[in-house]
Amino acid sequence: MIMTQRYTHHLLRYSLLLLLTIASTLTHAQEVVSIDNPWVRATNAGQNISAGYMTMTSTHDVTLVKIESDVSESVEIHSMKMENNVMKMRMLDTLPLSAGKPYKLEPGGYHLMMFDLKRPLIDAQIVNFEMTFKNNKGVEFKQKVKATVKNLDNSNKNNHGDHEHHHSH
Ligand SMILES: [Cu+2]
Repeated sequence: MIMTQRYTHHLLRYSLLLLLTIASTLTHAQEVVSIDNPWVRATNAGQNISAGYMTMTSTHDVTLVKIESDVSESVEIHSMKMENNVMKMRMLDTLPLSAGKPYKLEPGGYHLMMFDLKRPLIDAQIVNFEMTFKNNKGVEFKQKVKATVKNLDNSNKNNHGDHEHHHSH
C-alpha cells in the first residue's frame, strides 16, 4: 500500500514537472512581436529596390537581427535623417526593441530596404517577410509577416519618393 502511494506520488511529481515544462515552452512561444500595418512600396518601371514599413511592438526586450523577403535578394534595416539639408540613410546591423514600446518604420524614418528585387511590386500584391529576432538570452526566433504592396504614386510629393538617392553606407 505504501509502495503504491509512493509510486503515485512520483508519477504526480513527474506530471507536474511535465506540465511546468510545457508551460514554460508556451511562455517562450508567446514571446512574439506584434506587427501592425505592414506594407511595401510599389515599384516603378526599371526600379529594382523598394522599402517596407510596419509598426513593431514586442512583449519583451528583443533585437531584430535579420530580415528576408520572398521578392528580394536582400533586406536591410535603414535609418533616415536630415544631415546638412540632405536626407541620409544608414544601414543598421540590428534594431533593438524595448518591451512594450511601438517602433514605427515609416516613410521619412526607419524602413526596411529591399535590394535586387526579383520582380516588380504591383499594388495589392503580398510580400512575405521572415524576420529573425533575438531575445535577451541570445535565443533566436523567427516571425513571418505578410505585407501588402501599396502604390503611392499620387502622394509622391513625399521626400521619400526618390528612395534610391542619398545612400551612405
Ligand atoms: Cu533606405
